[in-house]
Amino acid sequence: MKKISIIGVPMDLGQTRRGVDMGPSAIRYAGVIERLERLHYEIEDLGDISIGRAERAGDPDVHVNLRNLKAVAEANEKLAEVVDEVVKKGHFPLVLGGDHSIAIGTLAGVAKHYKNLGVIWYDAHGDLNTAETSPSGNIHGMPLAASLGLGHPALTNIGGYSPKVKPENIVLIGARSLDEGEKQLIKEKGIKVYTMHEIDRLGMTKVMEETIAYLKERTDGVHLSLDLDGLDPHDAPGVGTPVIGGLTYRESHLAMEMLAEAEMITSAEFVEVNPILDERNKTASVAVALMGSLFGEKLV
Ligand code: 6HN
Ligand code: MN
Ligand code: MN
Ligand code: MN
Repeated sequence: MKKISIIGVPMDLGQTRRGVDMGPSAIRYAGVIERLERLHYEIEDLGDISIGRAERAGDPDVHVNLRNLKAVAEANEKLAEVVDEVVKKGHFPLVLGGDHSIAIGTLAGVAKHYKNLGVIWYDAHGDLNTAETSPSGNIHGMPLAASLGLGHPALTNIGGYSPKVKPENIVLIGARSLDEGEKQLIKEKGIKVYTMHEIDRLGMTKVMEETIAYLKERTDGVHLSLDLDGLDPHDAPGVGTPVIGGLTYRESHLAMEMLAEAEMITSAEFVEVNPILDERNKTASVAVALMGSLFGEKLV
């Protein structure tokens, strides 16, 4: 059985709400290590990546509509190196966020080890913006675009190469808040998307069957990038950009179980847990429960 290496990334500079930097500790507190050890995995906790500081007016390196670019890029370079080492030694990288900007570094560390890395983007959002299309300037809305090679070079060239992933190897699940530029990009690149509309119509079972079949035939590894705001705010209230009408805990739990059965996930990250906005660490606990299912927890 593969060993799991846990990497915390207390990043909150990819957006503007404080508190998401405490995500990794909330997830550890919710018992991630014990939960996975119960499944007989050997766990190595590598601790947290260090994060720089927010930019200030007058700093030399500020960029239009790319808040905290320098610190976000630096942390992602570090994360990419750590994840690369983890994959090299044959461990499963499990990254705990932190805001979603950290997916840039995770993917940079993982993608070079595969010819055709698949990515499941479980999220209310597309995270397909660039500085040109972003309504907010927040880099957590840009990591999937950056991994496709779109956006500022400081983000697209993390790890020294670009792109990390091909559009046809991506599946978005749970989308229900896409900006105009993101919608255009999805059409232009032919990215596969299961919005809430398709999930309502088909049901999660069918959505996951199709996703698994689609990625099985074209990829040699699959990264799961799970943004807790993919879930409905009722089940995951502790997130910075909640969107009503999301996936339930049960649907998400089923999705993780089906991925476990398919034995296809080779790396994962759970992001956007914000304990300050949470209710008694509920969102971190949901994250840990989903990790349990992803790693093969059974009811009987
Ligand atoms: N996330 N599309 C919005 C933006 O500002 O670009 C929201 C992004 C949310 C990002 O939840 O990881
Ligand atoms: Mn520049
Ligand atoms: Mn999101
Ligand atoms: Mn996201």
